[in-house]
Amino acid sequence: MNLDLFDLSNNGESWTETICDDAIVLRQYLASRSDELLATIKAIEAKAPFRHMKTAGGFTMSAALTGCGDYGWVSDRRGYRYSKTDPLTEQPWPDMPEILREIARECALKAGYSDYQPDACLINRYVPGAKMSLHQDKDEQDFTAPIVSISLGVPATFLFGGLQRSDKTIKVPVMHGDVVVWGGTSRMFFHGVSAIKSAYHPFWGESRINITFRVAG
Ligand code: MD3
Ligand code: FE
Repeated sequence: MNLDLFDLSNNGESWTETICDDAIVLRQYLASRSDELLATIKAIEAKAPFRHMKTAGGFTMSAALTGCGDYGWVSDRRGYRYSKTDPLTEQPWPDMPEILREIARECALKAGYSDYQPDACLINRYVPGAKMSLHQDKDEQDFTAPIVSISLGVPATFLFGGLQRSDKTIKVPVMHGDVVVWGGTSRMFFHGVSAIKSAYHPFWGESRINITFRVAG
């Protein structure tokens, strides 16, 4: 691992860190691409607005969600599942833009997964105080495919555990432009996001955006 965490003279380059077996962070990989990513998210949001889903237990999730691709993740009193239709608009989810497909493919390849073709892209938006409780991503059809996760905007702390909810968790700080690829054994690990601290990012204001790619269908 290249420990230049505190070295700001890296000329805008990315470096790779290992979290555990089968999970890597591509640090700062997308740090300079806010313009195109913000425009991409705005275009998706115009067709499929961010909304706060209800959990099966009736709680409202603090992170707002939208998505694109063949499938979107849906949560309501009936439970959690992937759906080809956005329940808010009753339309198919917006197409997955080429720029997102390409980024997902490139990042998966860096982690050793060739020909990654996700069919679901979920976009979470957090404001200060919003969080995501410890959970597993298990509604997808293909667990052999990795999950690629892009962080934009204000920083966050990932909580990353093991296969049991009770397993010890480690904290992984993620900043604007970081990309994490979770595959193999780590694919089913419990994970979450600590409450976002108040901060300001010149491009994204007080919000944090997380984009995850999955093979869901
Ligand atoms: C570890 N999102 O949408 S991404 C989710 O930052 C979700 O919005 C969080 O968890 C967020 O389901 C965390 C990081 C992540 C995603 C998938 C994983 C970590 C993971 C799958 C297995 C292990
Ligand atoms: Fe998750």
